[in-house]
Amino acid sequence: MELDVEKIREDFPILHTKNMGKDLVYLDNAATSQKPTQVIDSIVEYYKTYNANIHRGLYDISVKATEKYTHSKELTAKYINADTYREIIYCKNTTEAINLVALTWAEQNLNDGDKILLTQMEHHSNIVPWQLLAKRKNIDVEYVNVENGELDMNDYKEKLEDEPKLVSVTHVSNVLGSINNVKEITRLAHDKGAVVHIDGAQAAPHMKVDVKSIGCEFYSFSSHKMLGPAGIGVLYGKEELLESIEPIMGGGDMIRSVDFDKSTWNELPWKFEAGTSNMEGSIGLGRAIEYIEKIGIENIRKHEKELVAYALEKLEKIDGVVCYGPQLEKNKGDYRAGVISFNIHGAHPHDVATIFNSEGIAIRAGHHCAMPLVNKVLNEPAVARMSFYLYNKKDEVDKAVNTIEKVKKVLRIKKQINH
Ligand code: 7TS
Repeated sequence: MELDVEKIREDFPILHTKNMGKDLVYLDNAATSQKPTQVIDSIVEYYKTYNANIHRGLYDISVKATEKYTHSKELTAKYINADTYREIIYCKNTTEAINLVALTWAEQNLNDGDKILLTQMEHHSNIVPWQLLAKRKNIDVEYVNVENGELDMNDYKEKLEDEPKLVSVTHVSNVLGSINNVKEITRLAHDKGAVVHIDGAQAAPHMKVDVKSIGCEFYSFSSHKMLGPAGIGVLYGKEELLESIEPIMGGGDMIRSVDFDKSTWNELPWKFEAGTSNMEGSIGLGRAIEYIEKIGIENIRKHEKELVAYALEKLEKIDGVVCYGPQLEKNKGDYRAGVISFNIHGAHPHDVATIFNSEGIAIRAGHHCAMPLVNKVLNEPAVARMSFYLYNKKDEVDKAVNTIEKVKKVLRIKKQINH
């Protein structure tokens, strides 16, 4: 179904504000998404009418807050087709979710000399926790090569021959937009006995995620990139694995009993959620999922696919513009999400982003927390990036494309002045 983008935009107050005196064109959705009124109101309603701590109260508003928290987990479980909300752990964000896997399952199951396999297209949050673990445990971290904006699956198969204990791969690259075949990646890893974690930060907001069909043991993502509030993220873990792991953080809520010399743990998922939870975050995330499901994640994906094909077609025709990631002809398939990193020959991406800002357009420039990919694989100090979501429209792409001409003009003028 075609999205009614104008109607959707009515739900997002920020899209009706100005940036530098011009209509805001928000093309930095890979960094964080905007929030619809429905999500904002759900949080305000919580604070105004049933603010209370969860799992504690015998009074109505605490019972209601607890029910809403649990309902949010049920919605999240259903959203990614997990078996039960017992498999859904709420944490701060994707970063914390990945660190939680490193500090619990990996810490308790990996030993000196073991290997972890990552890829060259990972965000820092799927590199650094493993490097920290590698320091503590003398573990080798290897990286699958990236070729022409995609994972080199032959290299992956070769590196699997070293029998890593863990494979941790991004579902969608936040720089290249490449969509990895995580089902095949997981199948191949399992054939070699590895446990699989998928970083879904850039996938869960934009496409159907089915953790059962993928088959991975762990999957992580952030609420703030999928119309929900910041400060809440999700770690999905297979129930039997989560049951087998000791918690890393102790405190209230995660215990069944505490005595002076020992304690026992609460059932899943509470065992991993010590202390007072992010109640308003969970309510906002639950509302965001309902919002996405009403529109239909497949419809959102189709809309973004059209936008990215439209943008790439225009960008690739502009002299001096290079776009990174899977090639345009491949975009007809399911290879690329709504992310386009690009550079304009002779222009620093920070200058590009500044000139875009002067036109009201928000894009990101830099290493995008993927320094190894940007610096070593793309061989660039930085790249500019536009990234789309359900509320973006073709005339915003046109504005961005036209601004590239302005960048070229402004920088040429600058050069003339300098000489
Ligand atoms: N993994 C991927 C693939 C990401 O793109 C990001 C954030 C993260 C993990 C971390 O998410 P967080 O919610 O824990 O911060 N990516 C970006 C980005 O591309 N621009 O800003 C944040």
